[in-house]
Amino acid sequence: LYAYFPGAPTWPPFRRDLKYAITATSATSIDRSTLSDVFARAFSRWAAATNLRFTETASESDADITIGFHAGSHGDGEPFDGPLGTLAHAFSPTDGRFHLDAAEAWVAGGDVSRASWPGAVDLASVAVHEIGHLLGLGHSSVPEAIMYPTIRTGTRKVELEADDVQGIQSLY
Ligand code: TQI
Ligand code: CA
Ligand code: ZN
Ligand code: ZN
Repeated sequence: LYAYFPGAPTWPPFRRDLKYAITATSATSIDRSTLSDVFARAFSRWAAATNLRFTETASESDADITIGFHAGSHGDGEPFDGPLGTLAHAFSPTDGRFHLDAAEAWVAGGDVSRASWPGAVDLASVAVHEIGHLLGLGHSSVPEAIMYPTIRTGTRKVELEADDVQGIQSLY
């Protein structure tokens, strides 16, 4: 079953059109257009299940959600830990910060199961999971759910499960 954060915070009803900015990208070698594409597809999966809309903006000051790659300590008291361990984190509504560990061997756009490196992590799968957190979902006890707290490296999981859809539809 799906879960919420304590107090079940959500984006309020008058904020259904959320803007996101991909801001800190200097710490990753993934190109900008690939990042735009991966995050747009990840947001679209949640948009399809709700009345929420997501639009990329180039202006950080306009953005409700900011996405960036960071290495080690990066100013929020939750330092990243190098390859594997913590891959990414996102804060609950309406904080909007979504950080990815720049030290991961991210696979974007390719087939992670065929990556030549054992620590390969599928960016799209992590993005869909973290957006769930940004919108107010905690962890699910259903192993097939996007919001389940573990994923095997080298796998891809991007389709919302019935449990994820029920969770997000109970919030929005
Ligand atoms: N990052 C954890 C996560 O997003 C951070 C975290 C731990 C967390 N407990 C939390 C965030 C409670 C919100 C609420 O779950 S992670 C996966 C998964 C991580 C893990 O790097 O461990 C994914 C990030 F589910 F696959 F294991 C993305 Cl998809
Ligand atoms: Ca890490
Ligand atoms: Zn952070
Ligand atoms: Zn999580």
